Amino acid sequence: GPVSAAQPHDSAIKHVAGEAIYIDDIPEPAGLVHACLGLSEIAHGRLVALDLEPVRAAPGVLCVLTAGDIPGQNDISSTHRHDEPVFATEMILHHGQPLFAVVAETRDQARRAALLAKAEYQETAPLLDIAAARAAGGELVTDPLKLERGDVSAALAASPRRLKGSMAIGGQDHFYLESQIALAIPGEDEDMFVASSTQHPSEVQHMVAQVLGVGSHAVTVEIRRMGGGFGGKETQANLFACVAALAARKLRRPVKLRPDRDDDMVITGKRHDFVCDYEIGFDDDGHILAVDTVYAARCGWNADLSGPVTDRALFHMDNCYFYPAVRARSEPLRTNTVSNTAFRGFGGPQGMVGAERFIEEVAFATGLDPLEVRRRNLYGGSSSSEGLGRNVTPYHQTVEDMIGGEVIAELERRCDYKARQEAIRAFNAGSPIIKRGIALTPVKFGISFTATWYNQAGALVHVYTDGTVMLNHGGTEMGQGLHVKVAQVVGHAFGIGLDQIKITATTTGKVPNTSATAASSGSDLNGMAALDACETIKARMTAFAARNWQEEPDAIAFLPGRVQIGAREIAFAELVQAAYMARIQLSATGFYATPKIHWDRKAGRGHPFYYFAYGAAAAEVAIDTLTGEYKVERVDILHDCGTSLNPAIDKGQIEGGFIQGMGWLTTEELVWDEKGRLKTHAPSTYKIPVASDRPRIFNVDLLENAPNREPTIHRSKAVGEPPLMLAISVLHALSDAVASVGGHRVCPRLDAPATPERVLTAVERVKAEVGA
Ligand code: LUZ
Ligand code: MOS
Repeated sequence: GPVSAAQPHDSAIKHVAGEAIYIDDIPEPAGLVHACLGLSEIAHGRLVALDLEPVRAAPGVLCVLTAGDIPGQNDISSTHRHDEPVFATEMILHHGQPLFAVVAETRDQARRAALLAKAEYQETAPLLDIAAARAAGGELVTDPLKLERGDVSAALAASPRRLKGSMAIGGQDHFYLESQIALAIPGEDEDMFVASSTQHPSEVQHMVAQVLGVGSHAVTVEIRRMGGGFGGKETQANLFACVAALAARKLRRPVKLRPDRDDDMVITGKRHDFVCDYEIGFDDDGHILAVDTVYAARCGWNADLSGPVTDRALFHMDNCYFYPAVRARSEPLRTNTVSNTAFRGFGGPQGMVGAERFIEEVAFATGLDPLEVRRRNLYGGSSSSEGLGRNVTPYHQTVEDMIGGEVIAELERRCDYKARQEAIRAFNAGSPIIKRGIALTPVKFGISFTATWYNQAGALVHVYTDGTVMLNHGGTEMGQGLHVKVAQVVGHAFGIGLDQIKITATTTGKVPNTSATAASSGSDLNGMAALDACETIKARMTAFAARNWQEEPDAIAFLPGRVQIGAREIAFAELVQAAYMARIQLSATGFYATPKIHWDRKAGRGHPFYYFAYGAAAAEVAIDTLTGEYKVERVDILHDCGTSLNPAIDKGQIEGGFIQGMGWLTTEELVWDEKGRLKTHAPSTYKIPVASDRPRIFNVDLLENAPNREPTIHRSKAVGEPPLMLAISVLHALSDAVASVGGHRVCPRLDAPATPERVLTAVERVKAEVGA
């Protein structure tokens, strides 16, 4: 059947032929005009005066909008903290903060006009990074989280060995190929239609309604597909949609707002950079006995998703490892920079990078191989008596599905890890300048939104009288293949081919009150909701068929290509036609809410994740110790998708996630100057991975015969985010190569991103420490 099979992405041919319709490709409605945002030129201070006359007088300009033109609220704070205005009024909190919008006949005219504003500021020193925010008292954007299990102070005191350290973990720009964009079309009365490149149409709907001062029922938000989201369109699309709608309402004309790449990068939030401070207690055999850690994050000028992002960092500070005593605290710091936001992994990757640093520290301190230290600290333990009780997380959820150890062992075998490690050590002994390194790291990622109520989804399925099917659900397509997976589920339910199913744009008018397509949950939630709708329709058709052909209901089955009714076989379309004539309803909504999960944030206890997704990667690199430059030579991956809904799509997610994670941990570096201006606001200065950065050898396998132990949709597992963290293997392979210059005696403490500059600095530091 079409489910659990390698089906191509429904839009694959359109993607490569340039025929897929993104928002900027929608035929422009008559009378369309263009908006552009006017941005603050300082990072922190008071807006004393804003002269917009030169903007108004510019050629083609139709109107200028400021906070005073907002009929509803000047507030798009998704946390309801009222800390995110559409337009700044008095206080300016980051460089590039929108002050106004200008609308003109052409996009070029709007962009030129936006630069003509004359703003007067009273500047205050900006707090730009974690160190500065801490030095100024450490104002937080949201409540911090504390996870605690056992008596950490006592466990540290009782540990034979202890060490302290600190790690910097960099941020990341989403660099979606399609930048933010919205097209707003006013309707009758107060109605507004907005095509928005968003992962969260329902939130855009609510924000547009709030800004326009109308009910949500007056606003329809639609998205057929995004050219990438990666978390950058979970909340950050709100601004662009609201400004386009505001202008459309004012002018009663369709308005498009598409910032250019530089403005997009200057305005929108990114992955949070963190500083992780840690103290670890351990023994000479590499067993971790206690971990006490603080994860501080640069959150930017408002809360946005920084609360749940920093929470998820703590939820992954264990990765696959059991800490007998543990305390972890988050420190979500306010800074005068862009408001950092969701990014694939949502804080989890930063938490996990910390966990792998703890392992590495213990390995170098004890002289054990890092992979051996990983193994010795895995959840579960190697024998049942050892395993007893060694499976409780810092948030008091018991890990019931731990397969990390098996995944590591299987990958180790497949990629010939041990022999290659020995060959690399031998190579390094005879190679004074080029040094090779290898590392194998596991991933365990918690699946579910930690905000429990987000774990719900709806769907709408229509069966037409010719037997073709319209499929709609609350999930959004950002290239990840969600729509084809849900279509496979529907095809399997009815026994029909994908060519009989029409995938339609996500719209708030068809399925209401949806959650963001995020947290890797798109297929888990929407696949189940769509199946629920199909089951409702099938139950009605089954009851009809049983009556009509005098059969027992359980003698009726929807099989691939036909419906079995007792001894009779008829085509799906034939049954549909007969049911229609008998006045059977052939349309249904579906709904799903994830079972089992609960979370008490105040107590730091619960069962926030329905299950875990696992994986492991082995990376081999070569560094040039004179320049710090490097190459990723080979990567082997074994990743757990449960029973994959679509192995071809999942493989693409694993490859893409790995490469995106590799970019984050190696070449992607965000730089702000002392005035708080982002210097890396274009691909000329911000280096994402390109085709030539792909590992020369790149073996990606899905774990076989590993159905999800929970009854998820066809026993599959979520795949969007977990593979990003497989790239931590590259950071540790680089570290291994660096460590070789010191005979593997000192921990390189290589921070992220491990740019060539950082690698070179680490090489020199390690050499100095061993006196080489
Ligand atoms: N978004 C969110 C997420 O709102 N809550 C989450 O827990 C989450 N996790 C991953 C990605 N996005
Ligand atoms: Mo996301 S980081 O799942 O939008």
